[in-house]
Amino acid sequence: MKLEEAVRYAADLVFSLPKKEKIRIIGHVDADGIASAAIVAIALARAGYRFHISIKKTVPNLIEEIKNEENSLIIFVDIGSSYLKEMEECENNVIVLEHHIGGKEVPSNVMYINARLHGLDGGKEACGASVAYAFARALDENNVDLSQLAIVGVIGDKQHFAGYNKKILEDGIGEGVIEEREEYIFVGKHLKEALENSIEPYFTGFVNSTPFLESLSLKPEMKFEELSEEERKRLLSALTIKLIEQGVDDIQWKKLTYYGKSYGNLYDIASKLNACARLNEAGVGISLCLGDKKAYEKSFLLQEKYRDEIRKEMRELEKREPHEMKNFLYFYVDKPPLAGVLAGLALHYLPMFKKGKPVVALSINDSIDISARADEKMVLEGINLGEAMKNVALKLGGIGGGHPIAAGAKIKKEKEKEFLDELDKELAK
Ligand SMILES: [Mn+2]
Repeated sequence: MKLEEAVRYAADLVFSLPKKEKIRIIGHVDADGIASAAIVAIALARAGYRFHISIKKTVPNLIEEIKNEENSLIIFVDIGSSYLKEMEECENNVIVLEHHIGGKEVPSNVMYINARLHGLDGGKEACGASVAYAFARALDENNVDLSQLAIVGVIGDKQHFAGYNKKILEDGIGEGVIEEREEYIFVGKHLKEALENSIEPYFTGFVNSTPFLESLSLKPEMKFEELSEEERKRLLSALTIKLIEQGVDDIQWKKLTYYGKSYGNLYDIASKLNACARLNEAGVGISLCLGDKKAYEKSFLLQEKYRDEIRKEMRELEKREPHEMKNFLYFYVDKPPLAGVLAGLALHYLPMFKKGKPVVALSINDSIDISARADEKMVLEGINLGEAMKNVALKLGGIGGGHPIAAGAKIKKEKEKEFLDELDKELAK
């Protein structure tokens, strides 16, 4: 059965409820999860239903928290695959709209719709927001405008515009609600700000970029689009050389970008939702998706705050050598939510982390949170961080897992040394 058919059964279940009924929505705390929950909420509201959204972390007692609420229907979106069994304890009907790998046994009160069960690669071709969009279209064909939020989810989960995601993009472009533009990554910014604030790419040593710009005879306060063609070339070739010196090998100054009629730059919305999720302000992200102007301003501030935190940590990381094991590099970070993104950025942009080894970030609090990142070349050579983290964490009584290129683990505080040694062994295999 195709995904589009499966979601029709979910729509029928909704339509079996009287109008004005309140439907519970549970989403996952990341950009895709927020976009997904908003798509479901908007579609339900348009169909005449009320809704109540909560955005949740994947904690062990998730179902405990909601099973005693009085709900006529609960819709889990971008979350739920790992709680199917426990959902039996919910007294009413449950719909799960998912793309993560999940359990096999589905209780009789649960309608489990997972992109992976309908011939799609849930890691690349359909995310939570894609499945939510399919569901929204099943509720009403006219919900094509929600393709904008679906694409935000696709971007947030770093998926491809392939499979069902490609269809969504075509829907949006065909309907005139999404527009494709190829533009320079610095568009809209003053040169000084563009270079100092840039995270992808990250430029080392640009706490103050004025001397660099002046050495190129460029005025720091000029906007990128005000440059003549010759000036633009001068700037971009100097920056290319700088990144090559940093050891970066994939350098792109132009990017294919998608703009939504109601939301503007969809990459920017995904970045805002991500910041909201990371800073525990998912509610602001939901309001942003629902079109609240004030939420847009708030999310802008959260985005700035999040980016400031990342840059601050990166400026520190630039200064010191990482610790080195035989098969990986590691460093410590105070803020667990930043560990993954910092490990990734360090691996790509910091010369001292360019040793052809995966980068691991450890965050020590009551327990130790670990994030690890590799690059595509390492994965091709056989590195699988997801497997390694899972095996090592299990051995030490913790939990771990993820993808070959990006993975995480959580272990007890006193197991640090053991973890480092075991991971070194595991990655030598
Ligand atoms: Mn997702």
